[in-house]
Amino acid sequence: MTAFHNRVFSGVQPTGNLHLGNYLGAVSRWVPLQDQMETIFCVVDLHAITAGFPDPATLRHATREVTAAYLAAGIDASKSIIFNQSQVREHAELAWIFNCVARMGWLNRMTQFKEKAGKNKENASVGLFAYPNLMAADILAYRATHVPVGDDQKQHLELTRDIAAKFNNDFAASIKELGLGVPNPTPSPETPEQVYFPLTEPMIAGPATRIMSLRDGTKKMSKSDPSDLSRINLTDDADAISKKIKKAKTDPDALPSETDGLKDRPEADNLVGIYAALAGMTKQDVLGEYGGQQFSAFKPALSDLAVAKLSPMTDEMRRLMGDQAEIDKVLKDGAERASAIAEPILKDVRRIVGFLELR
Ligand code: AQP
Repeated sequence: MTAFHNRVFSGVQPTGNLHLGNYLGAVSRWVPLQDQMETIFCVVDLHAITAGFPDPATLRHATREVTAAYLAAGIDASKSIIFNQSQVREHAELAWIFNCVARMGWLNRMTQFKEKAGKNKENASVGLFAYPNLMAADILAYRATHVPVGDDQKQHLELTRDIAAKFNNDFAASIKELGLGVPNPTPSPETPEQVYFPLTEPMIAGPATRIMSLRDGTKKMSKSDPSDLSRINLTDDADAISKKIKKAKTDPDALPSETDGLKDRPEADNLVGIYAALAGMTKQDVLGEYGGQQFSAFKPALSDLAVAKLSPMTDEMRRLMGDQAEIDKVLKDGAERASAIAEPILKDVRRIVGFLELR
């Protein structure tokens, strides 16, 4: 190999219904990438057990539902690899090696762990703490070069780069001796000439990198928020979508005509961002149309747009969920194709680290 092969990896946890944030921040942005690079999309079920084991039947259902959402959103199983993480053993194996590469201090800085563990840190699972190492393994088991995600994953992607860089440095001699490296695309006096893992590029862009809760514009829209009114689920029907947008928290002022006027107005900023992302416009374009209008006029327009965009997807998800065999076939085929990439990479990694292989 003379250079890293451009390859996209991303995933969503099957921890509940997918919401508008997952769709706009991640899945919808994956669709055009399918025609630009090799794409791998994973349903990350090993991550779904880090905050407590869900009921097994619920986990199986959610795994199929996330797969149905991928397909309904336009991920094409003939172009992309779609699979569930637990079926490719290399993720867990590489995560263990990365547990020994990453430093406690690095993980102690992860804000998502602090938020999810809350005050009861001592009672959080070790898996929740080591979650970012598994995420690094998910990406690097494919030597993926690009990862499209929402803004909340930025810190985890920086950690992935740190892990890749430390592995490349620590094992520079072994990588060179075995002839398994790629010329370092960003050479410097401190880094080796040959590296094994790429420093993955985060792809975080557009008007919807962080969709906020409909009830509180300072909190991220999230599957685990106890209030269902805080999010639009991809399984919501038109009535539910309209009701949630109608009840969405706002301030009493009219919409501004310039994006500067959205500063310090988190709820207004969020609704304008959602409109922009759904319509494929910029926030400034949306304000060009709605600036000066009250939320009583803007909310019905947003509601109509959301229903028009999401309903066909919801219908397709429902159809797919009625055909479990079709979903399982996609996942099985995807797992085989994913394994075919990850197995030789882990074989290399075992050799680089020095594990004695006798078969
Ligand atoms: N609110 C959001 N706005 C934009 N993007 C978002 N993502 C999540 N929430 C938003 C992006 O969706 C992808 C999958 O996320 P995940 O399911 O793996 O985990 P998460 O980020 O922890 O999502 P949730 O909804 O908050 O789940 P819970 O409540 O289970 O923790 C990622 O690309 C993420 O950036």
